[in-house]
Amino acid sequence: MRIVVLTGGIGGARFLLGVRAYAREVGDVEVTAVVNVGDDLLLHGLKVCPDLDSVMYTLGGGADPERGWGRVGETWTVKAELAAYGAEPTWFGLGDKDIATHLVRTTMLNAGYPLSEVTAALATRWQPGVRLLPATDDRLETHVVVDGEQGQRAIHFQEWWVRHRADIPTHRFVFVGAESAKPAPGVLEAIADADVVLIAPSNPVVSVAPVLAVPGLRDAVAQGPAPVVGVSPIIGGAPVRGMADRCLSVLGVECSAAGVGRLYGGRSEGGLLDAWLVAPEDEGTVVPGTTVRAAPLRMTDEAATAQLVRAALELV
Ligand code: GDP
Ligand code: FO1
Ligand code: CA
Repeated sequence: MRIVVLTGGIGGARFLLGVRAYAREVGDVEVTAVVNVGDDLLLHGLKVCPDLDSVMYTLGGGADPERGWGRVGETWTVKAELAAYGAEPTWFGLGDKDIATHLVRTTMLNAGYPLSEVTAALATRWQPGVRLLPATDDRLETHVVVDGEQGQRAIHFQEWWVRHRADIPTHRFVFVGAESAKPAPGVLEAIADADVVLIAPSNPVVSVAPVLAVPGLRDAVAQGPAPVVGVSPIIGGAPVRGMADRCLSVLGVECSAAGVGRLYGGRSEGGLLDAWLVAPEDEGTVVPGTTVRAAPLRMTDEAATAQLVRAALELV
């Protein structure tokens, strides 16, 4: 069996722990994660890929479980030294261990390797047990159009998310470079060969949407042979963590399992979903053209998450 998961960082990474546990339990299951790169940034000359790293560290057992991003047992000497120089930005910090990842990645990228190959090389250390593919090897960066002193201006997603905590007047999201981006090698093939495509309970606006914005990728899912099951990141009208509510409000979409389900849309109505898994609190959710089921959606541990994955797969 072949499973493809469209994913962002922390929520997607936790979900993938459950997918991997399910795969190990039943055996002969290949899992491919197609990961958002819209959060990526160049910082102090280093290429940082937060969602790819969250997934790689989490599946590799090296993630910080409290923060969700970066390395467990991290130290911050470089960050403090940069601050002593007054180096900007001061609102975004790289940990010492994490920096090693960015150094290897940046060196390989500068040597001409595409991000997909660099990711595979980094994964040989972490052995995530899942094939990790960036949605694209091309530059695709999420920018956010906000109110500036002289009218509107666009800032990088990280400045909006980390510096402003998504809490400034916001007009829209722009996926810079999306028009000319190509799916990374293996992405379209994985979707075409999949037995099921799962949309992780990731942020629909700034994690899953930039994946789907890669030309050809959304159509490959919507028109591909594999059934598509989404898992709601919203439980009882609120994100489990993070600021998806603020992202959804920019789009004028209600922060609810129904709002996100309708944003993806039923496949028979021109959307993506054959089925939509919601939490028991959201039983009764209706998404036109989609089978909606309720199951416990809190990814408290790997066993609970594997059970959630089973519930998702039972829908198709
Ligand atoms: P990010 O890229 O690091 O922001 O992570 P993702 O986009 O992959 O996931 C963020 C989303 O995960 C948030 O909107 C959360 O609501 C959702 N999430 C986190 N934990 C859980 C959980 O236990 N259950 C569900 N259903 N969603 C969760
Ligand atoms: N999030 C923060 O809130 N503050 C940080 O200083 C920060 C640094 C950071 C470094 C590397 C990395 O991979 C992620 C980092 N994050 C940080 C998390 C990240 O900005 C966001 O949570 C995600 O991009 C949203 O998915
Ligand atoms: Ca993200």
